[in-house]
Amino acid sequence: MELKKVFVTKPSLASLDTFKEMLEPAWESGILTHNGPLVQRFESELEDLYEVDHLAVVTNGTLAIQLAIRALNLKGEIITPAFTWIATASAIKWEGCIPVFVDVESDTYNIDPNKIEASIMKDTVAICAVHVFSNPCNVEAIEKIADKHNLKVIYDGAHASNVEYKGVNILEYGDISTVSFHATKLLNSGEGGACVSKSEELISRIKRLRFFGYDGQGEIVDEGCNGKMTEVHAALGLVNIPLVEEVIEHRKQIYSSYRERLENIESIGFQKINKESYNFSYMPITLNSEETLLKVIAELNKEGIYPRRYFYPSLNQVESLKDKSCHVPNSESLASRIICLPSHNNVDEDTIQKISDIITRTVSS
Ligand code: T4K
Repeated sequence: MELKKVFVTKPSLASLDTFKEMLEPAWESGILTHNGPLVQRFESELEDLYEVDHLAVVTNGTLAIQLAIRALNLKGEIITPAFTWIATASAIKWEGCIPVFVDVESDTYNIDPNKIEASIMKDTVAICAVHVFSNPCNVEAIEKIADKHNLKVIYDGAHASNVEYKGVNILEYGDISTVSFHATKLLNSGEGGACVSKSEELISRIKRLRFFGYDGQGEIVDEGCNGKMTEVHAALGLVNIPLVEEVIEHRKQIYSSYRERLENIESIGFQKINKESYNFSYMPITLNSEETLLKVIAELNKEGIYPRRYFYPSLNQVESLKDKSCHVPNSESLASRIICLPSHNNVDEDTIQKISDIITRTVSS
């Protein structure tokens, strides 16, 4: 009998009929892109969902970071964690800036505010921090440092859909926050992303930048690109919005089930989180060494189970980004020992039990 494959994630999707229904007006009008009615509706529903005032959707979460950098006119060094997805650093580089890696905290996995100031040089223009696996950064400490040194702050909130922190949506923090709606994210539009800001001016600029720099009156007023979301992607995002609360609830249960089964194993570690400010879209665990991690992955793979090494490697070790001067032991250690376990609609209690049994057996062998 063929093994049922279990991947790290699977998109949460509304019914195909609901999607078709949402697309009907686009089929009738023939409007498929260029800030069409579905994109405008997606933006407005996202503003309601996140309770934010100004938001612009774009083609993906990587471009959202690039547009944030461009909208803030940043040129120079940008401080960012070494423990993140490659997109955070590559977006910085694509905008002609230099990523300067700072270590993360070993428990929250987020950039360590205590280590930021030592990396601030005369060319430092911003901090681009990441809410890793949706866990809010220490935004107060980061803001204090940024104010003191006159730096801009971008939060890469690719994972951080629907996270409230001290009564405010986490995407409200910083000069600009970004989010991803990639197929693997809590709320997905297939591909997609957004920039959020308290500044109406910055979001208006991002809307111009995503549309070749046109101002809406036919004048080219900025150096833009094509970052427009299509009506098809917006329609998918729109039909998936109503699922979000249910998805979070389910993933929270999955999280608790894994923890119950694994937390008594001394060599397994968990991210330090506050359950009230977390969306449970990822299920990261750490092992005691890379050797054990590779064994665990091999044993799971034998059973058709595919966890993912988010994030590996530590970005200072990526050839194109190699930074020998930075000292990021926590990031390097985490990247070598962390895996995200399957967490999505098709993960039931039996699957969690099976995965936990394999891990328990392997780490104690
Ligand atoms: N900043 C951070 C901190 C990020 O984590 C990311 C993206 C970004 C910025 C940039 O946002 P985007 O530009 O991507 O919007 C995934 C995603 O591609 C990426 O979005 C995500 N972070 C990263 C953490 O993970 P992979 O290489 O693991 O994806 P993949 O294709 O192996 O998918 C994982 C599993 O999901 C598959 O085994 C099966 C399932 N899957 C995947 C896709 C694409 C599906 O069931 N359906 C699908 O369509 O990168």
